[in-house]
Amino acid sequence: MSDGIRCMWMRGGTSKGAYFLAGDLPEDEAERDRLLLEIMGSPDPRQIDGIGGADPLTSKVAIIRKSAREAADVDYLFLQVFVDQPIVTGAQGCGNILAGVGPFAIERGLVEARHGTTPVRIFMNNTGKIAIAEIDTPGGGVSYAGSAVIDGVPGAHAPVALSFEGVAGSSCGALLPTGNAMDVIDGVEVTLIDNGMPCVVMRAEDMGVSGYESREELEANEALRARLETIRLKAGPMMNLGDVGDKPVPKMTMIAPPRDGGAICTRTFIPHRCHASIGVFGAVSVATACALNGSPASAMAVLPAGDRKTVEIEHPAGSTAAVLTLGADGEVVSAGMLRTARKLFDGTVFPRAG
Ligand code: NQM
Repeated sequence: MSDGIRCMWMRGGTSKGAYFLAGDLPEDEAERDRLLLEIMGSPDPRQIDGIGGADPLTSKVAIIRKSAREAADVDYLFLQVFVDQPIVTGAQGCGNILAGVGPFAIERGLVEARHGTTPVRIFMNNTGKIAIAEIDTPGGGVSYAGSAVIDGVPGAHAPVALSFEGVAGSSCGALLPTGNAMDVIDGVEVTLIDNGMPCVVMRAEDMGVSGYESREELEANEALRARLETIRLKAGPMMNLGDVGDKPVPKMTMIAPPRDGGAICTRTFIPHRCHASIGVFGAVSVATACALNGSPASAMAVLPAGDRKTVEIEHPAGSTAAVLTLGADGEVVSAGMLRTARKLFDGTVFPRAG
């Protein structure tokens, strides 16, 4: 390994991560994970001896290979590398890092670019579902420049339109793993939901906060964090996720009435740090909870009419629009979201030896 490993460091949506071709990493999972910990510099709160950004949102890995499946161009495995614990886990997917997969696949020659826009069909190993990403390829090559803006990222960039179908229950086995739009845990009314990401959705006021606090303020609230974790550990088995002590799911989203013209306001713990904005599948799952009769979110949300709804999820950095398409019975059948992505560097990463 002294020669280093080929790696592209990319921003995907509001996250950053290391993107690898599967063939450039060891096949053995334990060996691979040891190596990824060294590459990111974990465990260490500062990740000082690695390339990780000392934040769960910048300590992420994408492993990509050409797909053998008829329905997909590439397979994408997402791994979360914990910052301060020696844990590498595929127990969740990541829709933000997903935004970089299409450009990476084209740049590495796994997908041939068209002139204009290139659709990339991505099999997500973590959930067994397929996402379609539309990549800007003017002149037959990836362009990162453009006029799309997403809250939480400065400047404008080329759009990456993501769409998903049938992601409900991809980790929990059902959209509502308990069969209920509302359960009660420790006296708090919650919706346990998985439309691409297992989430516990509850009113901020029931947790003793307004839901409009900053990320820093919420992270400094030790009593809140302890209460969220107690609820999370109880929610895990109810959501068919088993013991979630070492897992980054479910995500814990506290909701409040919208105050900037959106559908709902959110603050999400992922699960031990507060998200600077909100995840992609996290936002889709919360938007779905808003469209669900009988959930605390539906009573609070301000939703547009119609079968195709743009649901603006407010978060600490602005808002994120999840576009939901509803079926005849009001169920969410597909979802889409606009992201951007950017290649930050492409080169060789040198893990600490041993
Ligand atoms: O929900 C953070 C992120 C995510 C996940 C997290 C994500 C998603 O913003 O699809 O994107 O919830 O751990 O990268």
